[in-house]
Amino acid sequence: MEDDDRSKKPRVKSWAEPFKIKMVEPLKMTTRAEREVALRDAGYNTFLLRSEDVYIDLLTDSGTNAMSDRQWAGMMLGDEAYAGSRNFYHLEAAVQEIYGYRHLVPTHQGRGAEHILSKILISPGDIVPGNMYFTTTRLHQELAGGTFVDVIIDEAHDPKSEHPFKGNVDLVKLRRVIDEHGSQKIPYVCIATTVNMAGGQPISLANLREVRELCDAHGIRIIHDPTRVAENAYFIKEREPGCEQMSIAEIVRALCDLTDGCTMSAKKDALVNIGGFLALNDDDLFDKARNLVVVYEGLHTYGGMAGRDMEAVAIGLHESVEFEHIKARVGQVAYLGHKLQDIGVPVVLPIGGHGVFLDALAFLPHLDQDVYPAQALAAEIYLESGVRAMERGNVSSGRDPATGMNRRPKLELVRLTLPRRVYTQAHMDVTAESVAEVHDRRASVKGLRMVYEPPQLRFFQARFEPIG
Ligand code: P61
Repeated sequence: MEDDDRSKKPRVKSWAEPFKIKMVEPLKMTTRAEREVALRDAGYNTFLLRSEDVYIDLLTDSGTNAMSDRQWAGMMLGDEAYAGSRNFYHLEAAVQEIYGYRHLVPTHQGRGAEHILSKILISPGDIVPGNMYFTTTRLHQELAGGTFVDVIIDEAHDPKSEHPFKGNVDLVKLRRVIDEHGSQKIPYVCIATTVNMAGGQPISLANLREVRELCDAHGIRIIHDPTRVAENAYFIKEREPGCEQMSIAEIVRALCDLTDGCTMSAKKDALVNIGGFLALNDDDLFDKARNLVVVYEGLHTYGGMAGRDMEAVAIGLHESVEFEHIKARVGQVAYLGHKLQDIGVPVVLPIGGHGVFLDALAFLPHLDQDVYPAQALAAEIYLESGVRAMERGNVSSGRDPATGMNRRPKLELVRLTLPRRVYTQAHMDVTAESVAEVHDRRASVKGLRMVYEPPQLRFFQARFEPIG
C-alpha cells in the first residue's frame, strides 16, 4: 500500500543555488589568541577589525556580493567617458524597465542619493514619517533640518511577533502625524522595502496601497528606499494573498509604481560592490537633483561611478529579479535562522531577507542596555570563531538630539548578514555552531563601556573597553 508513514510526512523541498563557483578567495583562519589581540586593537568594534583577521564575514550584505560572469564581462565594456557614457544609458534603461521611474541620477552609493534628496525636498522644521529609521537616511534628513517620525506598526519593534509584514505602516500613526503637523510640513513619506533595522522585514502591497491613498488625499509624496526590494517582493509572493502567481519583477514594479521616486543603494539587491542612484518621476525635482549631483558626486551621467560600475549595476538589477536567485538567497538566510532557532538562540521572527538578527536583550538578559549588550555579543562571537557580525541596537541608534541621552531602542540586535552568492551551507553550519558556543556560556559575557564616541554615526568608529 502507498498509504504508509512516509506519505503522511510533509515533504521538505530543498533549494539550491542557481550557480556554480568558478573563482575562489582563500580565507585566513586565526587562533583565539590572535583574535583577542585583533579585537582589543579594534576597540571591541567589529567595524574596526581588519578584514584579513575575519574568517566568515557577516558584517554586512552591502558591497560584499559576488558578481556573475555576465557582470564581470560587462565591466570590460566600461565606457569611461567623462560625459554621456554608454553604460549610463544602459543603467537608465534598466531602472526604467525594472523600477519604472522616469529619471535617473547616479550617485556613488545610497547615502549620496539620500544627501541630494534631503537637500532638495526637506526644509528646516519639516517632518519625515517613515517605516522605521535607517542610520544614514535619518542623519541626512536631520542634517537638512528635518525630523524623522517612526510610523511603522508596533509589531516591528517586538522581536517575537511573527507578523508576516512587520515593515507595514501603521495608518493610524501616519494619519496622526499628518493631523498634528499638516501636510505642508511633510515633504514626503519614506518607505523602505525591506526594513533593515526591523530585521529585514517586508511591507505588503496592500499596506503600501493604503499609504498611497492616504498620501494622495493630502498631496504628500512617497519616496521609496528599494535597496532590498527584490527580497521584499519574494516575501510578498510567499505570503500575500492574491500575489502567488505574480513574478518577482511584477511585484517589484507594483511596489515602485505606488511611489514617486527612490534613493537606492545598489550595493545590496543589485549584486555589485559599489554604486547607487536617485530616481524620480517629477521633471522639476529631477532638474534640481541633476543640478546638485554635479556639486557633490560628479557629472549627471556618472555621479561618482565608473562606467564599468554602472554596467555591472544595470546587469545586476536584471539578475536581482530572477526567481531562482532570490529564492536561494532568502532560503540561505532562512537556513541559518532556523538552525539558530533550533539551538534555542533568540532570533528576530520571522527570519528576515538579508540576515538573521539575534535578540541581544534576550540572549544577555543580565546586561543593561547602556553597557551595550549587542556590541558585547558581536565582539564575543568574533572572539569565539572569527565570525564577524554587526551591532544594531543602542550604539547604532545614537543619542536623541533633544535630550543627549542614548535612545535605548526596543530592538537591541546583532545582525548576521549574508553577502549574496558568497558563502556555502557549511559556512552557515559553522556560524550557527559558533553562536551556540557563545550561547552556552552567555552568563559570563560582560558589558562594554564606550571610551571614544564620534558625534555622528558613532557605531562606525566608536571604541569600547570591557567592564570588570
Ligand atoms: C548595511 F552599519 N546599508 O545594511 P549606502 N538604505 C538602506 C541601507 O541598508 C543602506 C543605505 C540606505 C548598509 C551599509 C551601512 O549604519 C550603517 O550605499 C536600507 O551604504 O550608502 C545601507 O546605503 C545606505 C552599514 C550603512 C551601517 C549604514 O550594512
